[in-house]
Amino acid sequence: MHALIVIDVQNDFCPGGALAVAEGDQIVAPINALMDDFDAVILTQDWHPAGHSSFATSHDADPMTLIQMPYGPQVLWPDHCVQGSKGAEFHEDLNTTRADLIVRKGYNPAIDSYSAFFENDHQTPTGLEGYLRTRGITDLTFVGLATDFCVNYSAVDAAKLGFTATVRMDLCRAIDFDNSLEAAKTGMQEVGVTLV
Ligand code: VGL
Ligand code: ZN
Repeated sequence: MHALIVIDVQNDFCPGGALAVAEGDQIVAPINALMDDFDAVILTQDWHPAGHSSFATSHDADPMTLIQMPYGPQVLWPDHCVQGSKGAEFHEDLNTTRADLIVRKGYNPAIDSYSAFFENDHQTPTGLEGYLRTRGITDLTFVGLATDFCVNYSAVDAAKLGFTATVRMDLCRAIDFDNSLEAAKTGMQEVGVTLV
């Protein structure tokens, strides 16, 4: 069983959004076209409470700076994907009808969650692993936003958990901040993620 995992194709990560990823909207139509090739389609949705600890505004700091959190270094982001906001909604053209499951993440006020599997403490599960295993899903293809953060963390965790993980790089777009894209590619390859 092979699932397509569509990471965070939300308004705030698309042009005009609060944490816009260049060309983030250009992957929507080809992702929709890919859905029929898979046994299951799963969407993730970044879903932060207002005042989330990953927001620069919560620390009186500048966006795109680093702080130390109890679980390690954390990039401070502009406020984005606030629960119930327009920015947190999926891009209006994304085919959400085909999704079997929508995984929300980042709802814990004290911990960010880039990965679809674990919060950034690398311990607190989202429940996705159990869902996949109980459905007999072994192979995962990742697409979406952003290549160097949520796609990267999700694919790395998938490979570490023993899933066969592939990232369609042509159907992802990156924030690419501070060499994060190159670091992500290396990190994914090191744990056995296939980049195509
Ligand atoms: C993401 C930064 C903060 C992502 C989410 O979806 O890659 N990046 N929250
Ligand atoms: Zn976020």
